[in-house]
Amino acid sequence: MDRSERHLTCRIMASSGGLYTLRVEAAEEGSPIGLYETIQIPARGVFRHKGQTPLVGDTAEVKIELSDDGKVDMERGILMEKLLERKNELIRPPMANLDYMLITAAAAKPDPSLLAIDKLTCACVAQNVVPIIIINKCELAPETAKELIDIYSRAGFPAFAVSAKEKWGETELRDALQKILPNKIAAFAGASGVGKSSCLNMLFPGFQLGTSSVSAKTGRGRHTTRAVTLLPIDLGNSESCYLADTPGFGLLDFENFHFMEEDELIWSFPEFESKLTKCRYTKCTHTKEEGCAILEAVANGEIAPSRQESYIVLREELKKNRYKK
Ligand SMILES: Nc1nc2c(ncn2[C@@H]2O[C@H](COP(=O)(O)OP(=O)(O)OP(=O)(O)O)[C@@H](O)[C@H]2O)c(=O)[nH]1
Ligand SMILES: [Mg+2]
Ligand SMILES: [Zn+2]
Repeated sequence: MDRSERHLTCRIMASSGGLYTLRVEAAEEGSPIGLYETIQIPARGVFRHKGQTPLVGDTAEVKIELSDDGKVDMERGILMEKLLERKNELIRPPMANLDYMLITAAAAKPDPSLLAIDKLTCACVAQNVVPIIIINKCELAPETAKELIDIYSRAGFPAFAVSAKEKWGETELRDALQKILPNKIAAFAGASGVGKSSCLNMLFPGFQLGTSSVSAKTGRGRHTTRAVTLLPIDLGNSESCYLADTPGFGLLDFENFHFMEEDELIWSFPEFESKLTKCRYTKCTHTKEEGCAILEAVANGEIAPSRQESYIVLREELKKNRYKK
């Protein structure tokens, strides 16, 4: 073996300003850069010919070239050679290998959009990401918060009401996350200004991420977080995980990005599943048919009306999708 090289396996933690931030997860003996150290390397076009774009959450094989005196040139001597296989990749937030998405909405300021939440839960389910619903700013509109928690618990998703401002629900959410997050990757996601960074600061105060107020004029957030950043989190009991803060975004666009095929949509609504065999017609579209078990479940209060309404909207958007098979 050429002893002027050493190899690392690294997690991509962030990408901005033409630099990737990498965290070492495994280092070959004799490597001048050790386990859990963080390095920044220029984002050269190494993968461009393969059509691959490294994403935050990816693991990469990295080569370090040592000069004769055993030193490493931080500018040119560290190369990302290969990305390891991804278990999934998301368009928004742009990430790979996500296990959990902490879908965050505010009870008010900005007003919650059920369609936006439902689009995210569907995109998650289709990519094998477990959605967890967090309703923040509960002190502003406790009744709305209760309704949202009810809708999403009935849909089968873990749902938490919190207030990062008043520290409501902090212990309950942290305890739940401590159980499920060891060795996993999770990301906060949702509109600008809902309090993703504030919730992260509440739960894991070591990072002090920047936050800023929602505009009084438009009622919208100010896009304070500018890039996806993975943070290494110490969960105690020598367990750890990665948690990402991400920039706010609006409605996912099911017409112009290929999230799933139209006939896969139904499987992204977990609470519909047990009903499907009970519809009168085998080709039931669950939109208006007589004897549709899903519409009956909506009528008798088992399934939230908003979920079925979102299903109809998403179905229409997927029909118009430009990339469908
Ligand atoms: N009233 C109230 N305000 C909150 C709460 N949590 C956060 N805020 C405020 O909401 C504003 C936006 O919070 P951020 O944490 O910056 O929101 P974000 O989701 O990270 O926004 P982006 O980074 O722009 O996507 C800040 O002024 C926070 O202080 C809460 O529980 N109640
Ligand atoms: Mg933020
Ligand atoms: Zn039906």
